[in-house]
Amino acid sequence: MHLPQVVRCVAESHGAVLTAEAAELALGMRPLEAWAAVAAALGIERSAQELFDQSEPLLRDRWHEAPLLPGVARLVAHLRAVGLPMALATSTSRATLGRKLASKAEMREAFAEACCGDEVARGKPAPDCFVQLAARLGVDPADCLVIEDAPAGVNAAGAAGMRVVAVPSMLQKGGKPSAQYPAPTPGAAAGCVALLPSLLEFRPEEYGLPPFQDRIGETIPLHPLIHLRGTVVKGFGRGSRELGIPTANVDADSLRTALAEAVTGIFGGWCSVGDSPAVYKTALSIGWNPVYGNAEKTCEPWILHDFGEAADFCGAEIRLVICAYIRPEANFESLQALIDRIHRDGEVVQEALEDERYLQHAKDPFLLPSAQHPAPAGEPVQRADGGPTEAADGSA
Ligand code: ADP
Ligand code: RBF
Ligand code: MG
Repeated sequence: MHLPQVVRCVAESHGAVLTAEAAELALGMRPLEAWAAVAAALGIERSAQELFDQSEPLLRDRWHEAPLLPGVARLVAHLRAVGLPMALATSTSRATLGRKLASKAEMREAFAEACCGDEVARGKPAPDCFVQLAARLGVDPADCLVIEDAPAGVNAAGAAGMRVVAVPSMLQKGGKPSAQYPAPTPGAAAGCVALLPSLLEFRPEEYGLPPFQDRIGETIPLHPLIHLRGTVVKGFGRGSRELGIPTANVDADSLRTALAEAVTGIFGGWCSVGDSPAVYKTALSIGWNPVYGNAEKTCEPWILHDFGEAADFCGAEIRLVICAYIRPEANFESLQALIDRIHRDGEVVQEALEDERYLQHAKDPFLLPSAQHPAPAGEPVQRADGGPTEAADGSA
């Protein structure tokens, strides 16, 4: 179980159902304040300490498995390479931060300073941690740029007089960021200057920093990769019918992995289906299909192969190794514009995946049918990217 699942389970054990709104209230806050907010929002009559004591043992030994959100490792490595001083402002305690970074040397080494939740008088949304870090680095808050995923953190950094790029890691029904995020004002001297759908959309050159140079064709390589395994389910019945583009929708439960839960966008990768180990290039969307305004998140792989009219994967196992980011989900004026863009995504994937850096992933053993997998059949495959996540990992 990763963090959102643990919070959901603890809430359920007290007869409450965790809502997206309540989950977001807790985002970026110190653990006790987070639990107090969740308990108040859901009417759970337990102390924050009691709830924390219930959740912590479920998480404690698993923090090191928390995957970095897409784009975090890339951005941190890039800014480090160009010599930009970086600091980490987190609501996590010093002890938990140590656990979270235990297997992430590249993150431990990248940050000159860290300020933890148990080292300040007031947690986010108070500005304390950001003010303290600017002082320790000897820089003017006005010269700092903060990347934050939580409303509490965006407000904290703004109150410290810093510019903030908000990258929500938790979205509300329909895939919208909640109203808790301040509206961005591009070019403002302090406060929220941008609200991005993913850190993969961050362009350093817009902030006077050297641009990324890691594109492969028209894609950005993902590190870590996203591994997804699930069952093909019936979708809305419109992929083939309305768009002429069939998508083998992945069941909703299988999307509840730490990474898949935090990710939206249009991607490319390798896919295999059913009992066959044959691997195909695939273009897929993960999100809410803004053109249709879906209430629930879907993952829709369009396998770039002609299986013929009669093909039906419904109920079959589907395995995805997602390695390339293409673009954010978008709304389009017309269905034809959506169709044209998806065909273009297909071409982008066809071309980019010929690169050796992507071709190697076609041999990922994850793509073997479960029955033939090196892991014992029937046992859930627990990978690094199926572990707990806390979005504070993405805040700097
Ligand atoms: P739904 O809305 O139920 O997902 P679609 O119209 O998107 O229906 O069609 C999806 C189905 O089409 C898949 O479940 C699969 O059985 C079949 N299919 C045939 N060819 C492909 C392909 N190249 N990629 C994905 N699915 C395909
Ligand atoms: N839906 C959107 O609303 N906006 C998009 O930008 C979008 N891009 C997609 C890209 C690819 C490669 C695929 C396979 C699907 C995309 N879709 C998008 C989802 C599409 O609307 C969906 O598959 C159909 O509505 C069938 O459910
Ligand atoms: Mg479909």
